[in-house]
Formats: sequence, C-alpha cells, structure tokens
Amino acid sequence: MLQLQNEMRSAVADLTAAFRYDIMEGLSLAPKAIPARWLYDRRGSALFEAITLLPEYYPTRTERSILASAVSEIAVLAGPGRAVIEFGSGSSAKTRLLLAETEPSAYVPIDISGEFLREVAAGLSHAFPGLPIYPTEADFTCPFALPDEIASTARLGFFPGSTIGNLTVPAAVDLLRAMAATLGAGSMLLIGIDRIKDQEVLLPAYDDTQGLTAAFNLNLLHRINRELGGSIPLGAFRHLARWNDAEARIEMHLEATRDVRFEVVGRVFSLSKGETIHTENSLKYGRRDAFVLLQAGGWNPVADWTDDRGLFSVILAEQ
Ligand code: AVI
Repeated sequence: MLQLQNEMRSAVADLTAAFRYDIMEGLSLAPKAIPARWLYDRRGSALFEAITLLPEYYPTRTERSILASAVSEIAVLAGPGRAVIEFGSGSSAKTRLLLAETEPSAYVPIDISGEFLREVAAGLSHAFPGLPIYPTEADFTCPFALPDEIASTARLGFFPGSTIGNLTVPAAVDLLRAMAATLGAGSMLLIGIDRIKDQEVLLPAYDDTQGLTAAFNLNLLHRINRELGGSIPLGAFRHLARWNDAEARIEMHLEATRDVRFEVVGRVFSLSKGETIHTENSLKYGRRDAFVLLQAGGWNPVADWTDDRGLFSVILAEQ
C-alpha cells in the first residue's frame, strides 16, 4: 500500500516536472509552441468528449458509422481468437462494436490514466461477461510490456480517432514502429485516420459555433495559471484554427489580441499583438499518404473503408 502511494506520488511529481519543463521551453521558443498532450487535464478531457458530439466535429461519428458497416468484414479478415489491444482511451461505443463482432479472446485497453481504465474495464465486463479484460496502465508512446496472459495469443491493435494525426510524421512513424514491435509478428492493426478535405468542412470542426473548441484550447492557459502559478491574462488571448496546406494540417493556436506580458514560475514572457502560441497540429492524410505512412511504420495495408463523402478512413493493416 505504502509502495503504491509512493509510486503514485512519484508519477504525479514526474508529470508536474514534465509539464513545467514543456511550458517553460515552449514559451521560450520563437514561435511559441506547447505540445498538445497538455490540453488534456480533467477539464480538457471533458471538453474534448463534448467536442466529439458537436455537429461540426465529423471525425467521431463518421468513424463510428464506417466501423459499424465494415466490422463484419474486419472480423472475417482478422479471424476469431485475437486479443484486441486498444491504444489510448477506449471510446466505448467503437470498442463495443469491435468486441461484439470480432470474437476476441481478450481485451487489453491501454491508457495513461488508471482511473479511466478501471471505469472502462468495469463497463465492458458487464457487457462482455465471458471476455478476459486486462487493463494496462502505460504511456503507449514509450516502450511497455503487454500482460503475460496474452503472451502466445494473436493480436489485433486498435487505434481509432485519428489520434495519429496529432503527431508529426516522424513521430507517427516511430509510434507505428513501436506498436509493431509491441504487438509482434503476425499481428494486425485497425487504425482510424482523418482525410484531407475542403476547408469549409475542416475549419468549423476546429472552430465550432458553441465555442467548445475555443474553451478546450484556452483551458491550457487556465491550467498553466493554476498548476504553475502563472499570471496569464486569459482575456488577452483568442482561439485560432487554421489550415496549413503545405503540411496538410489543421493548426490550433492561442493568439494574443494585444501586447501582453505575464509570469510563469517567476519568468517573464511577452507576446506582441497577433503573435501566437501553437498548441496543436491535426494532420490529415490522403488515401495513399496514409498507406505510405503505415508502410513506413512497418504495417502493410490489407483493406480500407471510408464514408460516402470520403471524410475519414479506417484501415486494417498487417505486419
Ligand atoms: C484527439 N484528436 C484526434 C483531436 C483532433 O481532431 O485532432 C483533438 C482535437 N482538437 C481539437 N478538436 C479535436
């Protein structure tokens, strides 16, 4: 018990130190940029969940409807008896679809938040009473071990939501390679990847009329003030979403609406009016770009599915 408490305390201390480091580093860059992972504190995660329900935010419901119509084909291609390994917070609707159809031998949800994992596992064990579930608390961007119980079981990795799009291309390739190494020879990967499309569809998805995406982005400044004792005047910033065509990505920024100076951990930072803090990239991929990305990451596409407007891709790949 004491050891667990000490481990939890040191994990929290590590996270706080990493947050402080990334913020101080990111605010010192020119142009300023902060890694997107810090958008997801408790409030940020709740706001993101709310974003996925917005009429403008097409990825979640489009991916879900693609999966609903493709899942029986996926089940045939993957075959029964695989352990399904889900990377990141299991959005239960999509996971349930997959578990219901693919006759898995086990389910391994992987998430950095133990609390979240326990909730997911409890919900799913009611819905799938005979299915062994092995919640695994890990940062899947770093090397980690799968549970011993599935040591000799064929695996199907599941990485929905186009989370891969929040990484730069080299980081995405590294992650896909790490997944290939973790899942092992003979494994398959089912991945959701958002597509390049018209700005008329993309921009509202990242700058909605209800202002939820703006609140999600601005929450980062609240977090810096609260956790690092910052003095950032929140009213001096606005949410900005823009399409970077050369990089095929939506960028989120926090733009200074006037010249502004503030302190974080005793250091003074300043921005001129119009200057921004870059807070997120969401890369979009054409069909062939996505195949090339997967191949560079050690995965050969076997089949892919899209919706009738070609907004989103679900791809099944093998090693
Ligand atoms: C989590 N990720 C795939 C979302 C996206 O679409 O890039 C994060 C997000 N940012 C703003 N809205 C949603």
